[in-house]
Amino acid sequence: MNYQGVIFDLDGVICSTDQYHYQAWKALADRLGIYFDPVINNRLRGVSRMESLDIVLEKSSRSYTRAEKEALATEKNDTYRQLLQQMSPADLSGDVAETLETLKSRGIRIAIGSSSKNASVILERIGLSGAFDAVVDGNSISRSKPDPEVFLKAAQALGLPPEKCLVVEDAHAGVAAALAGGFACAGIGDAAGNPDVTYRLTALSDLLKL
Ligand code: B16
Ligand code: MG
Repeated sequence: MNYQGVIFDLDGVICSTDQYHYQAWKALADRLGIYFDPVINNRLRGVSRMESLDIVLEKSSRSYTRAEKEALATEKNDTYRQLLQQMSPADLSGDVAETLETLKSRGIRIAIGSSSKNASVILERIGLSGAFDAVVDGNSISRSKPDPEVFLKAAQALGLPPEKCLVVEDAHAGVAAALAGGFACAGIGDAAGNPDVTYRLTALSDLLKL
C-alpha cells in the first residue's frame, strides 16, 4: 500500500449501525405520518443528524420550527441510542477486525473520520475503544460531509498530509468530502458504485491488496 494512514468512516464501513439509523428515522417518520423508505434513507448516509432530519421532513406537508426540529432530532437519537444497546463485540466482523490488525502490523496508522456524535459509544460497544490512533467524530467538527473537515482533522491527528492517507467510505457525501480534501478514496457498499472513487472494495480486507 502506498499510504501511511487509513481513515475509516464508521457507520457502514466498520460496523452496520446504518440499519439502526434507518429503524430510528422510520419510527419517527411513521409517528409523524411522513413517508420514508430505504431510498430516502440512503441520502442520510454520512450526513449530520440535523441535515438528515431536514431530508426526512422534505415529505412533510407542514413546516417545523427550529425548537420542534431540535425535539424531533432528540427523539430520533433516543430511539437510535436505545437500539445501539443491543450491539456487542459480536457485531465486529472478522473481516474488519483482521484488516485493522494487519494494517497496524504493517505500521500503517489508522483513524476514524465519522459524522456521528455517537461514535465513541459505538466503538465501545463493538470492542474497538482504543483501537485507533485517532478518532475524529461529529463532536469535533463544525461542517459535516461533503465538507472535508472531518478527514482533514483526522489526517492532522495522525500527523500525515492528505496525500499520504486513504479514506474508506460507504456514502456519496463522504466520497465527495474525501476528494475535496485531497485524499484518495476507497468506496465500499453504496459508495462502491460511485464513479469518482479511487478504488472499489467488495470487502474491507480488499484494502490489504492495494
Ligand atoms: P449521529 P458516519 C453518520 O456516520 C451516519 O452515516 C449518518 O447516517 C448519521 O446521520 C450521522 O453519522 C450522524 O450520526 O446522529 O449519531 O450523530 O457514516 O459518518 O460514520
Ligand atoms: Mg458511513
